[in-house]
Amino acid sequence: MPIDATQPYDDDNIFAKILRGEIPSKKVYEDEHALAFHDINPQAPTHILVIPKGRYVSWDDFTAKADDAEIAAFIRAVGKVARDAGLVEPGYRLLANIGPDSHQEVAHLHVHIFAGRKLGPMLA
Ligand code: DGP
Repeated sequence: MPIDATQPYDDDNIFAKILRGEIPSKKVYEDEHALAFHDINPQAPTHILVIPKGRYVSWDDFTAKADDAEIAAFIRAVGKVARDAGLVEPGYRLLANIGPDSHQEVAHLHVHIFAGRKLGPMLA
């Protein structure tokens, strides 16, 4: 079910449980500010999720509350994950669903990395 991205952070969301190690994930990368792991329901041959470690529901929440160092570190982590996965050529797509109209289902900010096939003009 799509979530209300203006709701307070819920520590029971599935990515909070992954961050706490309460449920497993196929980890790709981790540093002080970010964790990356394979999506459980891949929509492309490569489908990785990158999440900040902080308690943020949405991009709005993140950019309003995180400090600049944390925001920069997260964006760098997304770039590093894509680079280390060898995706820079022939390319990849970043996507973040924010709020119910975008069909955000997990109430912890996440960036999707899609790659490994021609993706078409847009994901609807
Ligand atoms: P979104 O619609 O942007 O909120 O996408 C949520 C994504 O999270 C969706 O592609 C499936 C993925 N997902 C949901 N539950 C789990 C899980 O328990 N483990 C992993 N690895 N991915 C999950």
